[in-house]
Amino acid sequence: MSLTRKEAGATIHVSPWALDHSTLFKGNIAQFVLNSLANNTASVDKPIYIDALDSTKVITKRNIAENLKKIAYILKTRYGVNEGDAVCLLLTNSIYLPVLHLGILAAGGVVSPANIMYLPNELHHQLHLSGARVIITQPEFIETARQGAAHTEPEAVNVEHILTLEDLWQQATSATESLDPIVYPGDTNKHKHAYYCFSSGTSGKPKGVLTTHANIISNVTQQVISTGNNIYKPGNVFGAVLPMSHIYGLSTFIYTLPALGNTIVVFEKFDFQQVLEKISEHKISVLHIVPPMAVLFAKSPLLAEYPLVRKYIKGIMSGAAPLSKSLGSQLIERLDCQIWQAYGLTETSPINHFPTYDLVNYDVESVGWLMPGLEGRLVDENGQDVHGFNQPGELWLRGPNVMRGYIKNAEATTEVFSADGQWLRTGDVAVVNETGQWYIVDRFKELIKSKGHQVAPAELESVLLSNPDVVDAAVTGIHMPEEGTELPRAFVVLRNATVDPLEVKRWFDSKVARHKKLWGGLVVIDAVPKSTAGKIQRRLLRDRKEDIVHG
Ligand code: 4UW
Repeated sequence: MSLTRKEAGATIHVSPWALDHSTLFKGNIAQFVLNSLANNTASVDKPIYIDALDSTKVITKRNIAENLKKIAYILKTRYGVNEGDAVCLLLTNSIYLPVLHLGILAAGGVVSPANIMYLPNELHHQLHLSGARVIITQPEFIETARQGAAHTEPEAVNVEHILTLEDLWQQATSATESLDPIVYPGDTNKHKHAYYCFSSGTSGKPKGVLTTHANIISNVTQQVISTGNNIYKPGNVFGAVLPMSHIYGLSTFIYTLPALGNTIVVFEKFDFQQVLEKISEHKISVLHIVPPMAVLFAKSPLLAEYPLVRKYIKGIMSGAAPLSKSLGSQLIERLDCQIWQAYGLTETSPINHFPTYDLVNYDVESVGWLMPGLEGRLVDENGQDVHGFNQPGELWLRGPNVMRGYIKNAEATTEVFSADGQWLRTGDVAVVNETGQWYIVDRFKELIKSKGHQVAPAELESVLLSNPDVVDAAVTGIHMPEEGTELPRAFVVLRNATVDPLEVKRWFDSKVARHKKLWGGLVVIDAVPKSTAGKIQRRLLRDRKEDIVHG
């Protein structure tokens, strides 16, 4: 089967799987999940979510169906959540979170998940863009929520309710009334937003991604087709150690796995030893991870104390950043299980490549094959199409899971699409070989992936430049192969030689969320290298070897 065709002089790569667009569910994703749950053969009392630390706490198929409708009712009638209204979630993982998420969608609301590490000003940025009037959180983050809502830069926001999930859950479970998911007739779900996750795209500060119900229904369907009976089969037990506030955990644990009737053991956070302990208790067979977690599984001596882990774990899916061949091979050897990689972007709701097309010939360094209905194109730095196999180029994508654009940011939206508006420019450099397997080999865009989290250099630079002792600044990601991640490093020009670089670093680290701190250190330079157009030449910074690194 040929996986390429020509179109107006370009080589277009296609998926080996077919997608019949006419079969895509039209309507609300909450209804889609409900239908899928009802249609699979498992009993209504099958636990879909189990609390990893207390297995008496479960959410069954029936609980999801009943409670999401009650939550929708309470949100609409008591908190005024109507069609198109954003609701901000500042929450750690729990078995209740997915039901809440689906309840918001059933009411017609749009979910705006926030990173729990955010400081108030970072939360404010998200509240400002999403326009959320309701924040649902938990006791330890109430103060962050209050302060974020009270911020006035760049503008005041209009948050009317801050409540805890516990409070809402109590209200919902004691309610006698409920609300069926709002119906989006015809093709209208192509214009109705489901959630706003945040991404810096190819440059600049984090932007709200406009993901529609049609986008996410397409991507879940693409996953259902491509996983077939391979990985996501109900006999497996999945461990949710990734945060459901990031697109990877969100889409996997709130939509795809429950829609397929799978059981998910939910961890509030990733604690390696706790995960090792709980794998045998719950007989967890598949884990979704990011590469820094892979390093622990591959190298930590702790694993030897939990021999049952090797018995129960059958497969590990890695994504959100590159997993090297050597790390993948060490994992296979140490755990005696299958290791897969997939590739996704917040802008593509999120998965584009999946490894299940040919697991026998799948190469662990590859991200697999294009998802059903997706088309890819490779374009070089001069804007010329790349032809032939194993030739690098920026990956452009076209398909039903590609977002509509960024909230209130027409300029960034225009920039991230090709001039004809048809293709999303991923900012990633990829190659594809004769078998149709893809490899992500580099990144054109500015983004840093620090332990799986997005970090936007432009955002960190603007914080650095707000310090009067910093004359100029540039931030880039430094590869740390031993840790399986990149870490943000700042290059700064200081006002004069009396300024203490460590003091600047300490000051900076107090201004940003944990994952944005300068874990890669701070380097003092004479001038930030810039192109004639004034663009920071981050690659030159990344490749510097002889620097004195502070911190
Ligand atoms: N190899 C190399 C990879 C890879 C990668 C991502 O934060 P975002 O916007 O989105 C994500 C989503 C990841 C994801 C979602 C669902 C899923 O099942 C899955 O597979 C396991 C992964 O990370 O960051 C997007 C950027 O992250 C990099 C790449 O630069 C991309 O543009 N990235 N996956 N396997 N790089």
